Amino acid sequence: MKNIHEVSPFEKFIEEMRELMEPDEVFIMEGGNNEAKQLADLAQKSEVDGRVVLKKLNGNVYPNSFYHQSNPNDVARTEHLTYVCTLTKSQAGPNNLWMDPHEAKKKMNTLFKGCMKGRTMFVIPFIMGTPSSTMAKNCVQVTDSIYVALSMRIMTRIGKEAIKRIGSSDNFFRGLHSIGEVDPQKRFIMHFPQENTVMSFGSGYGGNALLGKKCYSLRIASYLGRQEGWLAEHMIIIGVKSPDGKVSYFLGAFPSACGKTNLALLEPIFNGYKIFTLGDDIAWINVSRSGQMYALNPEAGFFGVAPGTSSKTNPVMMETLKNDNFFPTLFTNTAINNDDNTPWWENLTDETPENLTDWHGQAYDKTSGKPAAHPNSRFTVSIYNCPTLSPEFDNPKGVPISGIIFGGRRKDTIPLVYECRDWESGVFAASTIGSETTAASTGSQGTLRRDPMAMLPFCGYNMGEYFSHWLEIGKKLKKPPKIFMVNWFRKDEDGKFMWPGFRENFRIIKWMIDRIEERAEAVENEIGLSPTKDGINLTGLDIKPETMDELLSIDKDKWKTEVEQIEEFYSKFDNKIPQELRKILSELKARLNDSD
Ligand code: SAT
Ligand code: MN
Repeated sequence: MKNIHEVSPFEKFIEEMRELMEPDEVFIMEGGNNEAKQLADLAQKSEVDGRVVLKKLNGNVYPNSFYHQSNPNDVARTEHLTYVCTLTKSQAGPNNLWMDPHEAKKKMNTLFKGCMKGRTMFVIPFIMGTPSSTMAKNCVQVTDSIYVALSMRIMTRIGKEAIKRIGSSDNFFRGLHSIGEVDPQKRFIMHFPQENTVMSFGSGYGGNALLGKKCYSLRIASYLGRQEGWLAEHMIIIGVKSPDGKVSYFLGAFPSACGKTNLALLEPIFNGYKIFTLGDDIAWINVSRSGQMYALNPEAGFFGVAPGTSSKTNPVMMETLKNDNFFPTLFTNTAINNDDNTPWWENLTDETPENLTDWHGQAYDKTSGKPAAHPNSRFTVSIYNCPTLSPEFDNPKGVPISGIIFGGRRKDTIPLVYECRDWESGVFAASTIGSETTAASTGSQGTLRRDPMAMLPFCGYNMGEYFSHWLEIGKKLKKPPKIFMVNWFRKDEDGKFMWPGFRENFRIIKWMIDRIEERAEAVENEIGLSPTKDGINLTGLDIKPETMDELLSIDKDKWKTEVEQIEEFYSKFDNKIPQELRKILSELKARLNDSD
């Protein structure tokens, strides 16, 4: 028996969890090759809910890759069961579901009590951020899911180094997770930002169960960032190298289904340019003493939507999935092509293969009209497999940011691109972004859902205060990054997309670089700064000048309606919208009325 003074906070946490959850065995993950193999072997022999946890896929096509099929009731994040449990309701804000922390803990402890009887508890010590960075954070998650344990190995930096970093400090994130009986009636994801803790029960799905992802690196981290003077954002990070050798780094935030991952791995269409990938989902952002913005990706992998990914839409991701390093690659809820034991999903190939097993594990009937892969089927793959990974990925300082891109899916109103006048106008514009829902996601097509900074489901505190925090960050910046708004999704009267999108989007990125480097002029208008007639290089693109004019124009009537809708949206935030943003909104309104 160790003397109580010799027990480290890490060991103490394990002991508490063992007492609460009563596992048969405890497996402390230390990282390394052998352990990865050991866990993958174990997963191929284990069953959850009558399903084998992992099945080996064709290693000649996708090396070191496995298939996982989840319970059909557990295929996506469950925002209606996700709570932020701050001391007061107003700290969580109208953007979060709230529960009193005492009540929430009581509820969760009842669920956790004895939940791992007959199971193994995996203890995952992990670091978010490159370990040598002052921004990196120490974390520990316990889980009874091998699938979650293996996924955490891919998505974060796990193992001995994390235990060493934690040392004798009590200051680490605690993640409590059990899949329970995978029962939607007993499923909760509870965040305790004031205690650096998340309790998650009843789901094995990515955003609910890989607690380093949305739960810690966005909800808890955004709360910490507010206190400590930095930002945790739902953003991609890319570097764009120009022919002169200079690399400009961008952040980008888009609501879901706007092609965020494709943009993070884009291949430029112009010779001499190259895009370096640093992240496709989360960015931690700080401001140096000299007033320069820096960002790093706290994760170490991609958890991407499979359907729609193909060598046409995202060849770099297809290569990433076929590369090998010692991390396994997981495919979850895709279909399986039985002819060669490879994963398959809608639009991976032009033709649907004949001999598919669907994501339910049934023989797929092509005539059913249903997809073979679940629309939210996923791949989990190490970022170190990515051929376009930036050499700066592990730079402890992060990368210096010169531009921030915000976008949404809007059939009209928002032009293809414009630049915001200054930081404050950019924060205003970002606070209003949104997407029209697609038929696939809701059944009701075209409803506009505002999603400020694409953070609505992920901001761990009152969103009105979050906007103030963005404005505060701006005050620390010597030369704020330029903020650009984009909309790749404008439609004409016949409902056809006006802009080709995908790789052609690089033309717009190039204009942004030209603006940053002060090589391009801009035209000032009611909403900001737009490209001049020849500002966007259209060489080799078959697009009519009238279409370009339309794509970049501002329809004042539509913008007047937009302003009314923003006023209504702002009214939902309990009078917490900063005065600066209200002022920008009323000035915009005045400009639109003046120019009649
Ligand atoms: O929320 S998840 O992390 O599971 C997926 C996503 O929406 O990015
Ligand atoms: Mn995301």
